[in-house]
Amino acid sequence: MLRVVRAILGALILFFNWVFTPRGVKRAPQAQAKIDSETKNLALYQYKSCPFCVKVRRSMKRNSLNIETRDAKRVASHKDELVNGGGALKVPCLRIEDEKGEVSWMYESSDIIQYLESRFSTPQTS
Ligand SMILES: N[C@@H](CCC(=O)N[C@@H](CS)C(=O)NCC(=O)O)C(=O)O
Repeated sequence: MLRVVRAILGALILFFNWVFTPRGVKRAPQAQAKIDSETKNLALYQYKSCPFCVKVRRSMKRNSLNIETRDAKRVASHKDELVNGGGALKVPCLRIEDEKGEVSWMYESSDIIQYLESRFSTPQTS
């Protein structure tokens, strides 16, 4: 029963997310290319219909951040990476690799959004 309720809620979350998809910020091609090269070192471990993950993905979309998403529910290797690397099976979790190749893991949707916005947000000009 709980599974059915969860499935319905998940479908509703995905539906409303699809209907109200935010518009991505438009950057000059060079500026976007620079951000794309920086976000190559990030990956978001997530579940498709988790509301906290949807919140982070919407922030990524709003800020036009092309960050790889890794499904930790359906893909066993991603689940293992998350548990072994981050220390807990909890999503969303952002894997951050710095320029020296050192990896850190950030849990909590609000912290992830704050991190992404402070690092990459571009003020809208129009
Ligand atoms: N406060 C956390 C809540 C995250 C959370 O509760 N995530 C759930 C999925 S919606 C989770 O990972 N549960 C553990 C599991 O499903 O194994 C946040 O804002 O990121």
